[in-house]
Amino acid sequence: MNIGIVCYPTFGGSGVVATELGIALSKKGHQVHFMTYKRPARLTPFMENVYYHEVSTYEYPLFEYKPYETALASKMVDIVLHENLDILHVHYAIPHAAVAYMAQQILKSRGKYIPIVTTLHGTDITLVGNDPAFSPVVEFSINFSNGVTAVSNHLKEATYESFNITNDIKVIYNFIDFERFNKLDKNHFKMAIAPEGEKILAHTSNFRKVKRVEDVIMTFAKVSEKMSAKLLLIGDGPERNNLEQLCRKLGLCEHIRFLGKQSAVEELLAVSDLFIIPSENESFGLAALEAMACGVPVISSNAGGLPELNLDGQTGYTLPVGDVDGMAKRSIEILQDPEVHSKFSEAAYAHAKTFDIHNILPKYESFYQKVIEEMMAQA
Ligand code: GMT
Repeated sequence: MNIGIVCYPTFGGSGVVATELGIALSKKGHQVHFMTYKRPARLTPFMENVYYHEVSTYEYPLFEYKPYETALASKMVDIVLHENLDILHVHYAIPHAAVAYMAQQILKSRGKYIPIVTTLHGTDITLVGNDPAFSPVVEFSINFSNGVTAVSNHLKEATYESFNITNDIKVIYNFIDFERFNKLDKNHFKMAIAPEGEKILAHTSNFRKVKRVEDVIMTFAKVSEKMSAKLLLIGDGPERNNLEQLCRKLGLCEHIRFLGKQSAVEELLAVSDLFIIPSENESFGLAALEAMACGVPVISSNAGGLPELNLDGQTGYTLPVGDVDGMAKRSIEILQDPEVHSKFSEAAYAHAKTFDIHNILPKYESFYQKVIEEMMAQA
């Protein structure tokens, strides 16, 4: 197939999923065309069957805001026609699904029928999507996509609750590439981070409020009262300053490392003993899946789709949002007994295996095929 992928090129989950999906499809022989404003973080300069089309916006004194949507729609039209694409897969409803609809209408007027698949990732529905500033457009573009997928059952249900949806939504979970994420032997690394054999707790996110990173720190503070431990905070974002202040206030700076954005996050996860993700809302939790693939048990909130990934009492524990005491108690339970830890670690790894990219990729391929056939039947 000739597949167009539109996504945000950032470190965020939706961009990562879109990029990894495109790369995996290209390895199976599909031609994949990425369209976005910057080369996606995980897309290396040359890959067979992968093409990158940068969307450039136009500087003009009249424009206070650059008309990215118009430039993206024009790019979609151009690439669909000249690369003879079979399908457009847009990740994140805002603005990609609406822009794709516009491109589809332009292409139709030129005699080219192209189906659109929209993947909902979470905040496009739960945080920003249902704001009145966007909701009519989000609802319309979900209903007029030829195929819609959501990354968890919870997100699917939340979409039906938040909008008047007349389209079917298929759940296709996030996936993981075990060639990259696995139990790497990084003992020398572990020695550098925790020279006294301290337990290593980790958290990865974009440090937005919704991630509740302060709960990670408070949980860590309580764990530290019972055992020697280190905390790795991977990523960066708007809450970073507040979090640094909190570490200072608690006198824990010596034990908490802010590592910033990391491209080889798998190497840090490989030496971690526990992953904490206490989000207020989380449609799936790709960061937790990455940890589980490295055999790291997870302490999470029970928000959103997290319980579909983190099986309570098996791969870790899920607790109510904000229940720092509970999170600390469960963390200590897992960390203090090597046998318990290894039971959770094995279960986390085994459950992560069900999200192996080799299991999930065919679901996207057959979904594309179905959507293409339906469109051909209508055209
Ligand atoms: O988690 C983020 O802040 C990034 C966000 C995004 O939209 O890029 O991630 C969302 O999509 C990921 C991939 O499908 C999911 O694994 C994350 O759970 C989801 N984030 C939220 O729902 C907060």
